Amino acid sequence: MTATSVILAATHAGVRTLTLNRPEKLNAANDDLLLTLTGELRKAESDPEVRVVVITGAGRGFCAGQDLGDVSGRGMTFTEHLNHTYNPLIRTIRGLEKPVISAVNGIAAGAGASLALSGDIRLWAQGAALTQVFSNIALIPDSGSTWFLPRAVGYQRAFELMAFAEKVTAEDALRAGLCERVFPDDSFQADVQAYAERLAARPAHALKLTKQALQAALSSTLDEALDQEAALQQLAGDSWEHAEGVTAFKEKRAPAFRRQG
Ligand code: T3D
Repeated sequence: MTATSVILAATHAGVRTLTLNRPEKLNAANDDLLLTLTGELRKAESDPEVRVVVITGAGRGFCAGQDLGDVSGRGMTFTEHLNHTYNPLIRTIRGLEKPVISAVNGIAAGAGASLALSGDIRLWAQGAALTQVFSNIALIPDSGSTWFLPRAVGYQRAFELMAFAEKVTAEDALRAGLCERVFPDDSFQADVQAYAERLAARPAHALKLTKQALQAALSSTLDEALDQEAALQQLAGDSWEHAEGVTAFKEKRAPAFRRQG
């Protein structure tokens, strides 16, 4: 395991786990944490050993959003700060050519809620919760929350959650489509690792193209999506992964998608 003071990083079985490590503040984000996390994601992108990235939190919190003790005297406007820290982080997660799992182990508040929502897959512990806490301090939701949340719950419910900073429990999050799986608190990290290893065994090149196609489709017409699928399917169809998948099907065995580079 490599460690900085704010992000712990470890790779096991193709899964790179990045752990936000300021547990005494529920992993509230200072600039060091945000810039280091973005740097670690970029390193994971270029590391051939890494097939899946997991972002999680140390201690009882996932991330309590901006460290409110770290705001005054930072010499940047809010706009400059978002463009310097949070926005590159969220763009890096969404643009990464590998799946990113948000493993939400505890409370996710403010920009921490945005981080929880930004993963390609969101796994929650039973005791986790999300709150759009921004309005408690008279700010607006940022770091992508205005984009992520209404796409899952609709405009009016998103507005209500944002206006009252209401806590969303794991059970409600699953029902609302804010997470894909909920695991017991006691076995959460082991369950996340097992899930991530299953994902790491899937065809990496095809998943990269799938992520690209899905994201393009979110802001395209059906015609544009059909054209995009046709173009990307050629890249998938020309790959060794596709050949291996078809061969494995004919030989009635499981495909070995991790055999070659
Ligand atoms: O560029 C920009 O700056 C704009 C970007 C803004 C993005 C944002 O994220 S704005 C929203 C910032 N976050 C918050 O306002 C959340 C504040 N925290 C809370 O509301 C609560 O702590 C929670 C609901 C997250 C959890 O409540 P609870 O009761 O489980 O824990 P707690 O006792 O409040 O917190 C535990 C400790 O963490 C406590 O420290 P202490 O008293 O034990 O020494 C608390 O002060 C600390 N902590 C929690 N959140 C933050 C924090 N310290 C600094 N900043 C925080 N955000």
